[in-house]
Amino acid sequence: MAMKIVRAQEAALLINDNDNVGFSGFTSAGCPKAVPLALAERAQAEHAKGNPFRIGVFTGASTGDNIDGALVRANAIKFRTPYQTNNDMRNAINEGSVNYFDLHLSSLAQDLRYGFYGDIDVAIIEASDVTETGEIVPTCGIGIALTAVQMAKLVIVELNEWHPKELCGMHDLLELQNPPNRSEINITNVRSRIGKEYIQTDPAKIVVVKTNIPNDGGCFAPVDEITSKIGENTANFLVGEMRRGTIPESFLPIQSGVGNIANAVLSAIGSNKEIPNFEVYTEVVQDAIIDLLEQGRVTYASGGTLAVSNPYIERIYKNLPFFKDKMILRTSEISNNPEVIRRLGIISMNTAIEADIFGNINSTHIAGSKIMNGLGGSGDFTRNAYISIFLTPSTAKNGDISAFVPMVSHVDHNEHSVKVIISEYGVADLRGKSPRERAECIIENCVHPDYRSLLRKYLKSGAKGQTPVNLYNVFSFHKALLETGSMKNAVIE
Ligand code: 0RQ
Repeated sequence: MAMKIVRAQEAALLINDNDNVGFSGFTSAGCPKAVPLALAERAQAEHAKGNPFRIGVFTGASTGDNIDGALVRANAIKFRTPYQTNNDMRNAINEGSVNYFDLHLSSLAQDLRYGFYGDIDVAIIEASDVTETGEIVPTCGIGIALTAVQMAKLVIVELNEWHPKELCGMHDLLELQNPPNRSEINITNVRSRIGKEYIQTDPAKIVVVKTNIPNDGGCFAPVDEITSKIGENTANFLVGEMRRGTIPESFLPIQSGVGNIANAVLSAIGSNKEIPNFEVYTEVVQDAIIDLLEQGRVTYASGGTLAVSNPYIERIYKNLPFFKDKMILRTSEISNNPEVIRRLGIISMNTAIEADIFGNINSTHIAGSKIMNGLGGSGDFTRNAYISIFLTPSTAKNGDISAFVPMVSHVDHNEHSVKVIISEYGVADLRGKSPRERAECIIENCVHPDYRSLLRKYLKSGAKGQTPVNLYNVFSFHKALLETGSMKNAVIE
């Protein structure tokens, strides 16, 4: 190929201190692997010489350890958005050494184009193919790759031969116009295709690094008693909605969050005989969706990333024509787009860290101050879903933490957007209920028995008004946890 081919270390030398760098990928899927590692080494070498070297990191969502882990350990990150799940990154953010900005995933590409966060100097993109005319075929996760490539002065393509060139055709890539010139997004069903199969850019901007590196997709935990009960409760709730005609008999597309609970819930819905075959319009395509596609239970999946474990990605690549026929991968701007989510009538299912008895949800913070992962796509879907569902085990940490508290220590989704909450104990349907009714419903149906009387006492002690809050005791559960190690010792006065 006549295009400039360099080693990862040479590519890393093309990036400067203070640059803003946009990476492809969404979860570890689709993320470049060799250049970020070389960049971390470069940063360490610069620091050893006394030179500053820290970059701004923009991604679709979380990344592999080669980006968030290696770069943060090399003290090479000055700014990070929109989502992360890496232990070292989490610690750096919570210690204050990385400035992190938590953002709805659908917003980042447009916010970048609007110029809210400055320029993108370099885009680093994992590709399964690249042509002399500047056509880049991404791998199994896209995120902000399209916008990063368009904005960047330099595009480093990691051409990873571990991914088959035949992936071309699975992607649907369209960048939206900026207001006031934006038209409607012409997605009228899960299968709609509106864009190109590749990213087109000026080939003069591209340098190529050839690699052959496997994905680092880990496996999911086996379904346990609690996650399987949450799954069963969710499937039964959806069946009940179909029976009473609030969900059409043909069903509606499903979005499910990331992690073990989401994976277990999808399996439960898939194995419920009363739910017809269904489609998925989501951001993260996990292992369970692949099983359901193979079984014919999921008839089509639109996602932003194949965040599957390695045995699953190998299965997909072995049977690529089958999956290309049943799956589309989109940018995060489209997979999570509020306009599309509302039009298609998505049923959203995401996991909460804690909920309060009035229906506000904390998805991101432990004890109000320490970030866990981030908002991710949960807000994009929750605010615009046909029915927004939050799932959570009723307790954490051997029962010393109740997932249901008088007031959440951080608010990500508020009472106006959250329609249903489900724990292993049951379903709280919050639709059409006043705050007091919501509280009674959540305590009755979702709260662990150990915490029901405490929360009833709190509710009774609430001030007279639309929302019976007791301002003196709103954080009594959190205070008891901090002081005694268990929320069970909360004192309600
Ligand atoms: O800690 O691992 O030390 O045991 O939090 O909790 O129950 O294993 O659940 O892995 O699904 O994560 C909300 C973080 C849940 C995730 C969150 C502790 C608990 C455990 C993890 P341990 P679980 P999950 C699509 C949508 C936001 C983004 C989102 C998330 C650990 O789902 O990041 O929804 N969501 N995106 O013990 C203290 C509490 C706790 C608690 C749980 N109240 N206090 N610790 N834990 N509740 C995806 C994308 O956008 C890409």
